[in-house]
Amino acid sequence: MSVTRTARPGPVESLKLDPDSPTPLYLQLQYRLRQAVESGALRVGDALPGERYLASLLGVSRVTVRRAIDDLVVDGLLIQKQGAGTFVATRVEQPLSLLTSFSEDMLARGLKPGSVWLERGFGRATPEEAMALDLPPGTEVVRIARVRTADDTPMALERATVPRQFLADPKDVGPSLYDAMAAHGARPVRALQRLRAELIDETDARQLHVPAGTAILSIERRAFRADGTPVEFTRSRYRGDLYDFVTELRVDAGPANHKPE
Ligand code: 16G
Repeated sequence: MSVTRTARPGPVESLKLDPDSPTPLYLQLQYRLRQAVESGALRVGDALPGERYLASLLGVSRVTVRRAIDDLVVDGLLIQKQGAGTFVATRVEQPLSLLTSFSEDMLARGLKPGSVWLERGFGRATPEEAMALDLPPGTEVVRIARVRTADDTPMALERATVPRQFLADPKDVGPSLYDAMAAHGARPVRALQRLRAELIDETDARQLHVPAGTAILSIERRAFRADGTPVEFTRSRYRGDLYDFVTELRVDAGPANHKPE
């Protein structure tokens, strides 16, 4: 793609979109901007170039740029300030509120993500999977199970179920499930998570290299596409001794907190 550069090369200038990919350009741009923020290439408070510049830089329409940015503003990753432009929002300091993949989380910490495959195949949705994914019971689904590693240390066990329409072949999944789903235009943009403490059983303990009965953090994620369709149901078991989930809490700045005494 030939572009005229009007500013010094930076993280935005190195964004690359693939016009031949089945993933719509605005979703690709969202994904690339997210990656730039999560990897630290774009930092909290950084200003994004204007819509016109981005559009000509990437060879896409301004509508595409606007759509990508608007969604990221809604997600809280970017913030728009009247008359000043678009900036990376401080929300990136809340990892639990960002929908990221394991690979992205580890890379952001400077660790090498990896997987040990336990299962990769097709199955028929169980009643629980069918409920979580809003499918008729028995629908064909893709199931993958992996031990997730960081710098070769087991961190978590993940068992994911994805409706087959969003991931035709489990063999399409390489190092990252979300990258494979993105290639099918089905990377989730919103998720609901349920977290609880559990004591790990013997089989899972062996996979995670911890004694049976160790306390772990069990997380269920139901993830959705922008149109609200559920695309992923994943059960993860994270080693409590190695993994911290951090949330930032703020006081509600609404009127209820400013009532005169
Ligand atoms: C995270 C998600 C998991 C998702 C995976 C994709 C949690 C609790 N779970 O581990 O639902 O399937 O990322 O990661 O955060 P990948 O793209 O690296 O395979």
